[in-house]
Amino acid sequence: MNKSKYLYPKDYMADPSAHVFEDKIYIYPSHDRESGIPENDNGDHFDMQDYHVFSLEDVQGDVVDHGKVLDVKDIPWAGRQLWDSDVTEKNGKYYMYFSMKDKNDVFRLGVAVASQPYGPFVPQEHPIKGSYSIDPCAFKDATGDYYLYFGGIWGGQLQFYRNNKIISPNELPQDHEDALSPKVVKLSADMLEFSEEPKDLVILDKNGNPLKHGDTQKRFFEASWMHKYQGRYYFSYSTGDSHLICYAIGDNPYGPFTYEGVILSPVVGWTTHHSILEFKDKWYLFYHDSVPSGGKTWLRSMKVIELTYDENGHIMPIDGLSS
Ligand code: FUB
Repeated sequence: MNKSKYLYPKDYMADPSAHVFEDKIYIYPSHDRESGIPENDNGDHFDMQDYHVFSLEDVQGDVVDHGKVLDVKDIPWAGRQLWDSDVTEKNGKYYMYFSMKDKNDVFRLGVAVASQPYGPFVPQEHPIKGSYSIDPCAFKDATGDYYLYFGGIWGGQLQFYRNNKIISPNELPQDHEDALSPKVVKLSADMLEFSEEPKDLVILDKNGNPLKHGDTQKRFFEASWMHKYQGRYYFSYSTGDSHLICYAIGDNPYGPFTYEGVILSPVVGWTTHHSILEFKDKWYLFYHDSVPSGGKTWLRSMKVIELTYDENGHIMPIDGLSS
């Protein structure tokens, strides 16, 4: 499969988080819609209100829409904007972690629980204590520990925080200063809270120095994803305003990670967001672009393409426009 395939042409779905549960591929995307809200750097035009779940028996097979599994109206602490989510399984229960603004317009991370991978998901009364920003990625390590990776700049509000506290004035670093880091945190045994203070996931350059904020082709912006390949930890992410999906490799879930390269060059549309999955001995990149909506960046369509590695474990880059 060296050409990408649109997964669900009937509706706009973005930020696809893909996992294998019960021998099938399940996809947890954001559900884009036309809200009429003008585009701005705050991302107000991404005004999503619910989530659907999709499953596939095989990458080339039919995509089943399991319908609406969570609605903003059913979340007690809801303000607005259901952004990226992810799901993991523990002891037969499925935990959805999602980004949403609370009633004060502050992004927090929430949890909703289901007995089946296709939901419906029942939200907790409150957001996760101490959570902030967007784009949770849930990762189960071989040790049985579960981690959440999160964070996103500008509309995702990560620049408002340092050391997990709101700062004032809430400014971005200078170009020569260290880049803002995504966060990593171990989840509690019941999967509903953080078990510790979130830590910075530091991405280093080849000389062992943290990437700088001005290094826009490499530094983190949003869209965290973690996977393991041949025993090493691969952290991948979007560079936001330079529109790349990049990756960095580490030897434990907390890092540090060393920048390795680009996975996906810019696609049509401002945002780029992905997940990486192994299924039946092949690897796949799930992502989105705005080609079917004629370039409307808030109306994105989810896609999949095969991902390959070279003999040293480097990911072979994919062209976002021609693939
Ligand atoms: O879908 C809303 C936001 O756009 C996501 O949370 C970001 O990663 C970007 O894809």
